[in-house]
Amino acid sequence: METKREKILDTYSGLTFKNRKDHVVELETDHTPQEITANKRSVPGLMINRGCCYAGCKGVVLGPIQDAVTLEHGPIGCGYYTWMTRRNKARGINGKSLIQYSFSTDLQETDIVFGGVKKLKQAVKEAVEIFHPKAVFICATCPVGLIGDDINSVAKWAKEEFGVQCISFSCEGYKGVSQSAGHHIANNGLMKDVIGTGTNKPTTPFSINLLGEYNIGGDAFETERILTKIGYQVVSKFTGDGVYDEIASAHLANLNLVQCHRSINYIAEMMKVKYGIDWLKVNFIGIKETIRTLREMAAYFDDEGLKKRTEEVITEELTQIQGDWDYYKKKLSGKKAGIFVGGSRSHHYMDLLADFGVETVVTGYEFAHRDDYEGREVIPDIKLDADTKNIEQLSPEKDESMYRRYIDDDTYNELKGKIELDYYKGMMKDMKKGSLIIDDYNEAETEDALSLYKPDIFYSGIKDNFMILKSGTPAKQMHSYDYDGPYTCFKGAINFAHDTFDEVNAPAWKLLTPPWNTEPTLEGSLGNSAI
Ligand code: CFM
Ligand code: HCA
Repeated sequence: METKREKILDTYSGLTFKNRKDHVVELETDHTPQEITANKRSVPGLMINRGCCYAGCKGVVLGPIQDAVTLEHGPIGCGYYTWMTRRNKARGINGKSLIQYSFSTDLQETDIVFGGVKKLKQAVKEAVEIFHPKAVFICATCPVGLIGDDINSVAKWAKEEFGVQCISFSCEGYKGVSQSAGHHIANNGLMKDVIGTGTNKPTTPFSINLLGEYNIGGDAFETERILTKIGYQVVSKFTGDGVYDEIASAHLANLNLVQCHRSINYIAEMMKVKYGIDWLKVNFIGIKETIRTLREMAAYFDDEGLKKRTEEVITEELTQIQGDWDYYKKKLSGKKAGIFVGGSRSHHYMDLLADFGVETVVTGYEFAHRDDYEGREVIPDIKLDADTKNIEQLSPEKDESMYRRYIDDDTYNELKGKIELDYYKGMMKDMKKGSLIIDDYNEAETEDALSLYKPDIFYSGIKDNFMILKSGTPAKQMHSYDYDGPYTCFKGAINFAHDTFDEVNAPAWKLLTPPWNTEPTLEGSLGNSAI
């Protein structure tokens, strides 16, 4: 009998089939990874959900830093697209946050012909004079790379002229195959020119950096509330609610917490080599995952007082939500979900859904790499292609003056097998036999997955959201959370369950009939026979 995976792939002919077949995996065994092809060029013509390198660098990693001007050098559309659509929030410093502004050089056709450097210099000057930022990040868009504007020398000039930190990022949209390349470029820039330059020394040994947390819908606020309540000092956040000087001082913390593995693992790895700081793969999305994370952090710091406080806070928070947790578990248990987002989030939300008895039957990432699916142990087997080699690979060395280890080698080795230290297991190990995983999913595959798996709810992106809603399937947009959040830790999990419950039970769904209930999904003929 044809498997569901084969049914999805059957739509394709020749070369497209050959390309897509290795991006679609149906798990043959519970909790056992299978090889998947990822981080490759998309097939032209397929309606995919990915964004570009510039979006990953400017929009995702650098954009949320609230006291820096992130200046888009390019046409206004690229500036507009990355302007607050992501709902990354910031507290503001003395009532001021620059993230509500969109800074752009607004390149026109004449600039493309005659060059845009003059305009860029003027834009930097205006931004510095009007906003007095801590730094200016110049981010290149596609045309800038094509016409060859020298953004590096403009950054150098601005530093000398205004005495302000100015860093250029060659993150032209076409570099790499997706946002992922932009994450890497932004990580490199922060590592080279920012981290290690600050002097905010933490006042407690329980000092951490929160890496890969972008504060969508206020997620970081809730996580920070819990961490502070336990007694941790959050030295810096990368980069939701991010502050330049704090990021510059990140090397002074004792542990890096990695929430979104995909977008920030480069910094975590490089800081380990250069400064000796270990990283822990955490997940504050999901009640059980938050508890696991807090206990693993306490195990790392190995302090009796901290362990006791961790358990107290867990009990306190659980007591407050237990009634709601039981209620929503009863209401949602047994439901099936589909989740497709860009990177790490698909895995994180699978864990949160499991807290409420909801199984994720079909999922995938837009642009994650094999390690996000299969676990970091596959990294040595990943062959780097030309698209990846095009992105600078930094090889930092041990900084003799700043390198320090918080725990000794014996403790490290003992902890290594027990907690997710310097390691990420990937999503597949949390999935059951028969689950479908699609890499760089497209509209046709999403439609097929909907009709084959009939999820009760689908967590989607912006572009595919409406197509899913029109199919009569409740859908929630998981990039910006629509208008909701925070979804982190204990209270956030209840917010999420509440919103999911509302979505699934909205009366609107009863008024819609999915097309595949009344008409065949495929019609046509092959040779002389109808299909
Ligand atoms: Fe990390 Fe993100 Fe994600 Fe991501 Fe993104 Fe995002 Fe995302 Mo949209 S950093 S990989 S590049 S968790 S913007 S906050 S929601 S695709 S799953
Ligand atoms: C981005 C940002 C995005 C877009 C979401 C989408 C976000 O990658 O440029 O298009 O579905 O979270 O806002 O991922």
